[in-house]
Amino acid sequence: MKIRDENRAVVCCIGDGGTSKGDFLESINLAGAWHLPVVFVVINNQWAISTPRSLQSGAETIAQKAISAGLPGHIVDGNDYFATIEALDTALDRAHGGKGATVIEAVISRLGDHTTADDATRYRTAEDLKRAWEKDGIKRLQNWLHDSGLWSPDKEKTLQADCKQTVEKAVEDYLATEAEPPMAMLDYLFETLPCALQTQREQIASKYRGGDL
Ligand SMILES: Cc1ncc(C[n+]2csc(CCOP(=O)(O)OP(=O)(O)O)c2C)c(N)n1
Ligand SMILES: [Mg+2]
Repeated sequence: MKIRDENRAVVCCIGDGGTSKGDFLESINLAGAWHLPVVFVVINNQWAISTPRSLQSGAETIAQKAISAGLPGHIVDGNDYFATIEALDTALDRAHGGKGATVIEAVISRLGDHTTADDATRYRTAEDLKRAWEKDGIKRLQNWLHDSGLWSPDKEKTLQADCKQTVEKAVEDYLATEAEPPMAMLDYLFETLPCALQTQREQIASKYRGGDL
């Protein structure tokens, strides 16, 4: 975008776990060196799967990693919608104004397991999870909207029903979609398949007799 002289910016979201990887440090370094229009939003939910924040890094904050790249780093309460939007707006203005990248560390507490393959009860106390839900930023915003008369439980109910219908329709459409043949896994990788993959594709095709995979 910068090379094309486009007035655009990139918002890149990453977990706290991801910031322990070299890719993150290399990316913020390059963004600093080249004054790239990027906003790195780190969702610090205190866990990288089962590794607690305290074991992930010796840095006191994740935001301070920005200093090493010559970037501003800000910590916000990620459960505070308005504080988060303000931090994001400021960083986007900076990016659009050609002043370069920003790292925002949005501090929250994870509300569930890492994935459906994870079972956080093995390493996290029920009390910790309960406290996280009490601070849930969506609930907090909802309470504020209700208190200020901008939203209501009835409107919420209608919205939830609409969303449910949209999701169910998408699932139905997905389930009604005919499965791709196994050769398709090689069909969208290259403009022209390399010989080795071409051979594999032929082998797969010769064994494939249609129907379910
Ligand atoms: C390049 C790479 N290295 C390691 C992994 C393994 N891995 C998957 S998720 C994860 C931790 C992610 O932490 P975070 O983003 O904080 O996720 P959360 O537990 O909050 O959902 C790791 C190390 C991976 N998927 N990719
Ligand atoms: Mg995390």
